[in-house]
Amino acid sequence: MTSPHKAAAGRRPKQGDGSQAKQEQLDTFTSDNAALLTTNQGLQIPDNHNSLRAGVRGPTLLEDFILREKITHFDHERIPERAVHARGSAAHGYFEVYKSMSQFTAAEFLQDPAVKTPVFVRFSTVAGSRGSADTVRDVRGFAVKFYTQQGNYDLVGNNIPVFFIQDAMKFPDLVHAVKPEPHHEMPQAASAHDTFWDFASLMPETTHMLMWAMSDRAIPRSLRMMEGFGVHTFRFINARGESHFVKFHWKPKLGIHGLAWDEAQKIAGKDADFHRRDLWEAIEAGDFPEWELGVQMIPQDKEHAFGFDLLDPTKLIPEEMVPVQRIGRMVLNRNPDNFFAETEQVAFHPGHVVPGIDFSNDPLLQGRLFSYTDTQISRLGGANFHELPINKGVCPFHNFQRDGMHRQTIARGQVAYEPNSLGDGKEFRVDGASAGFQSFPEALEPPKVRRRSPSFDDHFTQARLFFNSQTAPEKEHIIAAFRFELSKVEVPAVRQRMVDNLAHVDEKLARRVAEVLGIKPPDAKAAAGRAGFREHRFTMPIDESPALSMADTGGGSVKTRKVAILVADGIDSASLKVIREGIEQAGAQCKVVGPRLGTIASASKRQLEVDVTFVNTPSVMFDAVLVPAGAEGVRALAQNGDAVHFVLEAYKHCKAICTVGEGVQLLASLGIGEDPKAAPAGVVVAPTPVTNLGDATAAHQVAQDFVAAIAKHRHWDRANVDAVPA
Ligand code: HDE
Repeated sequence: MTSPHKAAAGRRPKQGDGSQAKQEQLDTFTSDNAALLTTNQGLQIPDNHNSLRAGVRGPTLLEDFILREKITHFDHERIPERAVHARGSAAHGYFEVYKSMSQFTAAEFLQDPAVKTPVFVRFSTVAGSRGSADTVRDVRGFAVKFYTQQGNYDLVGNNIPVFFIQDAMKFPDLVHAVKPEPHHEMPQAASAHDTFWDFASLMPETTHMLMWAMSDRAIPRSLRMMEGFGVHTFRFINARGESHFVKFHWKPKLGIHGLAWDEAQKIAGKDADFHRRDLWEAIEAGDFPEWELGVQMIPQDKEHAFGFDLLDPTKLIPEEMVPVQRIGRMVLNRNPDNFFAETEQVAFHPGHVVPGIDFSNDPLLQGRLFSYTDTQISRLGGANFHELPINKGVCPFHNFQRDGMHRQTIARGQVAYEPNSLGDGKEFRVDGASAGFQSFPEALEPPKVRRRSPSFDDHFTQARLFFNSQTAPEKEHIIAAFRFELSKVEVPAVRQRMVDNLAHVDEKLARRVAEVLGIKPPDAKAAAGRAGFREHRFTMPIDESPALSMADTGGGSVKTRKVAILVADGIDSASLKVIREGIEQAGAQCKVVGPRLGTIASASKRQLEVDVTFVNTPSVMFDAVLVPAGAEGVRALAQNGDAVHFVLEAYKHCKAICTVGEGVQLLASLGIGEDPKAAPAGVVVAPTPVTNLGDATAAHQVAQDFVAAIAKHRHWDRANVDAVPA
């Protein structure tokens, strides 16, 4: 039998450009299952089924050190899950810069396009536990560890460019509010409950982030189809010591796409590992996900040119004001060998930087610089977590930090201090002021205060900019999300306070949300009178930023999109062939979905292999549906409730649907008929009679139309969707 490790090794790309450095290092730690079982001391185990006992029917003996070792190890298999971002999925890959960034930063991994820097990337949800579902409404973590020759650089970001709060002092409160309520530990992985909205409504600085969290950004279609952001303003420092402020962006090659909310909730039950599986399978299939690294750079002397404060993490810089320059690309091309050793034990830290990258004074970032080492010490059991294989740098590291729990390095010699004259110590010198990491020598202003800058006071202008920048369907999704979440809030005063705040974003938005909540119409004045509310307004030079919308971001690609082909005995398999070939050539992946596993017999008595069933892989697992022709087959489908539900649900979730010939009958209950011109958005009705599809040109055209409909991702403006039962 092939060992899992050998299978993994078979998938490994071979490159001689540095991208292998981490993999080669990890390989020295990996182990394959061997034929003979031994104890941890290497003693061969005589019998792995029976404990040592006093007579075959007698009690187990304390002497059984083999049993005790096995059970003891098992008892200690778990480590504490991350306090936030507990649920995650990760992959290995590499990063390469397009051209030298030396004008702006001295960071070595951003200089030479020939260098591929190994990376390990972990995506996560924030609120849920390790075993929670992937498709919950939540922010997604997007943490990248670059194993550079100057040390590890961690860009520990999210898929939303702003944050809920402005100061690290509020982070434990925010997290306590969103986590399951402490008295009964409900609800799991959801913000739709009283404590979250109580906190949010009392903290108007959350408003901008709330708009993002209620948008489809918070229910991504795939981890491969979301943006990433460094969120805070950082600094690039070049070799001359000059500083530019910088915001980091990750732009996905496949565009930015979300699920329908009803779909996301159903997926949580049907396949809780939906995103994890999607990432794993894409990489196994060689469809390596890819992002471009983008930067917005602001010269040091333009710090105050924006009206809002660059240090305020609830603000973004619209791309229309400072364009995002794409400076490199990241490819994820290898799944981890072991979830615990890699995905679970990886330890990120925004303070892991390299020369040429520095921090700003963002008070949220400053707090994070403390938190991450601290949390690893309790999560990973001590101060030596940097020695774990996944966390080890690929460049040498030396210092006189010593000992502690689980220490692995065997430091030789007499000396563990600096300066010293007894050791050889050549590599242990600190080399003056010019080498190594240099902090930007920023001048600071007294006095020492525990207070926020008034430039942090505007909490609504960018929330409004975000809302104004959405397409009509995106706005509707935001309204629906607020309605859903607040309808779960049991205390009416919390609902009221929230919609009163929303009135400062957009009066109509607030009114539409309030309408279904059994409360009074929103009252902007009441919000303004409450503690924590700031009236200060800055003006943005733009009213809309199209870059904030997710619409039309796929570039027409259907790569890796999943298409269901519905079948039953008697369908016309010939009517499928050209269309299937067309969509597969364009990069989509088809699965034949039938009433049972095995084969079905087509109208012409050909046996067609069924991949999955209507029940085990329902429509929410697909991006599009193809219903073939064939009177008898379509009749069988129409009589199967699961098959009918499959198509109607796909329609409700605004997915591309293609029907051939009689296949259109599955949409009859929606009043959709055989006239292709009368078909709703994203529904391709192939002409009848079916024999038309014997005409290759007509069939190709159908395939092309279907591909175009799938490439649009979803047809959110489709009519009649609410009328379809969920
Ligand atoms: Fe984190 N965050 N965070 N965070 N964060 C953690 O570190 C924290 C914040 C982010 O895949 C923890 O190792 C504080 C912003 C990601 O392993 C912890 C504050 C952003 C991950 C922690 C923030 C993030 C974490 C929990 C406010 C986006 C997962 C386990 C001052 C820019 C990394 C751990 C992974 C994880 C603290 C705010 C991103 C407790 C105190 C803003 C992607 O240290």
